[in-house]
Amino acid sequence: PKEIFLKDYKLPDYYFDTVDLSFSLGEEKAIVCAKISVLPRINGVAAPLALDGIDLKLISVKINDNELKEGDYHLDNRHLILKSPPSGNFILETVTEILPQKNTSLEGLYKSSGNFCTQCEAEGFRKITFYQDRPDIMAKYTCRIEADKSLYPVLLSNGNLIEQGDLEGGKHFVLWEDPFKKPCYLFALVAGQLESRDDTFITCSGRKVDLRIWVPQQDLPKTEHAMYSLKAAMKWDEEVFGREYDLDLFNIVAVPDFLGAMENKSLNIFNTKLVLASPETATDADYDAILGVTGHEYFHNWTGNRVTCRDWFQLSLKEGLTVFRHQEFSSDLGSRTVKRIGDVSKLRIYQFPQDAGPMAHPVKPHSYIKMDNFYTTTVYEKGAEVIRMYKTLLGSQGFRKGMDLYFERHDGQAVTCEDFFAAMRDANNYDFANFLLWYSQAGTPIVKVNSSYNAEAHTFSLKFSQTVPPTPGQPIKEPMFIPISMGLLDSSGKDMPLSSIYHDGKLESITSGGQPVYTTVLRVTKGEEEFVFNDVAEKPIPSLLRGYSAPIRLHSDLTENDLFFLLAHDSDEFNRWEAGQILARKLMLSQVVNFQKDNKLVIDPRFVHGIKCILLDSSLDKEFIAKAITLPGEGEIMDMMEVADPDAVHAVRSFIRKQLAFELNQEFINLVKENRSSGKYEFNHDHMARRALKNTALGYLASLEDQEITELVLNEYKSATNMTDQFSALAAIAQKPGQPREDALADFYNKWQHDFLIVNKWFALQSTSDIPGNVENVKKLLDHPAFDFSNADKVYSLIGGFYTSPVNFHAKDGSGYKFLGDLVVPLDKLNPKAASRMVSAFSKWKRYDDTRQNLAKAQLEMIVSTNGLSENVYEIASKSLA
Ligand code: HT7
Ligand code: ZN
Repeated sequence: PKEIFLKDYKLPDYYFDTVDLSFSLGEEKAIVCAKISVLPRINGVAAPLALDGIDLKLISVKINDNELKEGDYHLDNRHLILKSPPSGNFILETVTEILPQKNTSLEGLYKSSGNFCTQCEAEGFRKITFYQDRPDIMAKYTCRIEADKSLYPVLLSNGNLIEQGDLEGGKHFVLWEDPFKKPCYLFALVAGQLESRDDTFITCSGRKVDLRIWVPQQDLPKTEHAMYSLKAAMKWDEEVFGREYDLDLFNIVAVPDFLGAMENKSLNIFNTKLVLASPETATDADYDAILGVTGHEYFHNWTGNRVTCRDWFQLSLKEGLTVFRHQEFSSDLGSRTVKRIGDVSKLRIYQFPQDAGPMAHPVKPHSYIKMDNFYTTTVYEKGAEVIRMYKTLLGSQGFRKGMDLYFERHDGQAVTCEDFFAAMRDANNYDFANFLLWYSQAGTPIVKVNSSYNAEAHTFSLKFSQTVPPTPGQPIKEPMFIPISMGLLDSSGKDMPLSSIYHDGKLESITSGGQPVYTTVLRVTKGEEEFVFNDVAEKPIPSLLRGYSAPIRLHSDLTENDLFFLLAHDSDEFNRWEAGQILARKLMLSQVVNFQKDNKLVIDPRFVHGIKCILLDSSLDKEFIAKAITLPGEGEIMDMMEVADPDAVHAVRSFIRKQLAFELNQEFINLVKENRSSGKYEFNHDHMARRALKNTALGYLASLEDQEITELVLNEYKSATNMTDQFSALAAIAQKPGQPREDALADFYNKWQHDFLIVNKWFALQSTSDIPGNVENVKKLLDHPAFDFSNADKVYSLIGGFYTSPVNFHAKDGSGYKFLGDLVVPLDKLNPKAASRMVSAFSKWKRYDDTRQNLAKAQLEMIVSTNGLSENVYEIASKSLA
């Protein structure tokens, strides 16, 4: 397979100005005609024109109405190369035959549950027609679709509907015109039997926009929340970024076989689970995901569509920025602290391990074999952290100025991450020093900080030192620009006023409008650096990295007492949570050592007390309490160990949970009773927070061996009036093997077997389970009548869920590895993207003991040596072995 490098980027020899597509959709095949007006980049230079094309049957190709003969072009299974096109502008016309019904790759044009749909990002358009399939080719499109009227009454594409009518033989046609230039990855087509929920949005300039959410008719009642989310997103983008929607129609279509969601211009396509919700069938997490993803795809209209990427190495230009925007949207609609805690946890659980493993790559990767493999948590979530740092450094107003300049300069263009950086810099005249390293250097910086107080001089010093670990292809790193947002707490727990810092041989005032500040942002840019605060009246306790102002691992010299103090007092709620997490990690790691030495496990009474204080603090937000009493995940602890030990970490986490449940039994019972749902389900922060706290408490209680508690949990399950409560109670019961578990799982399936989204939850609950020997249960579920190996969501729920359970996936006998390895190869034949995601589960194999290493490596070797492997799987498996 060929590796593609950023350094090899070249401007295209030809641009496309207009593209007129015409689809004739049949039951066996589809015919695609493409009429493209082509402009050479340099007039008079007639270089060969290479068009991408995969799985296409070429019927004819014409230039300026003249049919080309075989010798005029070269055709292979990836390209159509026109050997000597005219030297000026010309019209290229191709006719191609494709087989959407046979396409199982979920890219290009394919059928999903009887409907036609498309997915063109990143490089799927080349499965539709011959094209320069790269994002810097931006053209204006029209799209004519012709199909059987009774089978496909709804025919959609991008832009405005400008013509429609009936044809002979029960067929009909539509003609869509998109007035905005776009790269081909934003092209979309949908044809099928769908009905729409309709609404309107009046934009800030008073224009009326028609909003339509398309689903099968029976699902219409479940689209209310998606419509609410869309309207909220449209309003938010106007208010916060001054961005108005630019067409008179916005469509969203839900299809069951779809990877995630896609921001095609004015025709977003979503996986069904990201659209449909009702209190009885969807959990709070589902409601939240719908809000976030609907916002995300909508926000792409400006960050991605109006201003797009020059090449795929710049993916984070649109994805990092749009993730940041949707995170802010969700924060503004819910609780900012809780959202930040969730986002940072996600970064630590998924991105940190990627940055420390064989697939580590910069936010702007240097190379790829298969672009699909680079839709990663590094590009998305770390990329969003990079955007957040601009805002931390510039402040809200400065950041907005930078965004305005970015849109002003680049509307209608395909640009780079450096262009975004330049807009931020120029709009604010700000010295960003070596900030661009965040795009080019992989690896999570490790920052150490030592503090000291001088009681005589009333100064407080913070000495920082940073290193960035080596990553594949980048053995040596330079120091990064790390914004450290921080404050100092006095002995009563109050923020101290900060007025000046001595740094780099200079005294810097940090007042605002002449007044001292209580939080400041330190610009740490060197390998070693000291900041000395003046006029510090007493020995402070520093609250560092407030709001998690940079994606780093921070090692401070705070004592456990300091951390308990911060947990109780920090005005930065994020850092209160963080202090609790650091304490929990320390406790868990100390007990892992005990477990490995066969010593008795113990829990620090101060930790129990700290958790109890949080539980009983009625001034705190309930969702915050739920987060603050949740222990770090097993993966997070394993990442901190020299050699990861899944059995020890699992035993310790279970022990601490059980011990907390035992010692705080009454408090947890009270929380369950006080926070039961009463009345109608509402999707608002207050109601969700109550449910979150009640269900977290229930989860703790269910870890106890106690008949009364078992009954309490069963009752919660039976009396639940919404899916959030019902599913949480089921998950609580399912923690322990036994008859109650079997009965509850069977009961749940019987209730919900008609709803595939809920059945997928049921699969995932079982596959992610920690119960001993779960691999056998999951194997049995592969034969369950509701499971379907050819459906990506079912595969993600059952097989993808399995490897998130450390104890079972990493079972010492290798059964977990074998189970997954055996499935990867057949899955690759059907869906290479899904298969390559599964293979990533093996990528951390070097973190484990020798026995596990050998077993996992054997699976990777078996996969790599398989004939006919996709590029997707080959890239991940071979890089994991390197
Ligand atoms: N921009 C979209 C990316 C996407 C995608 C990429 C590869 C394979 C399948 C895909 N489905 C959607 C979604 C987004 O980030 O907004
Ligand atoms: Zn996106």
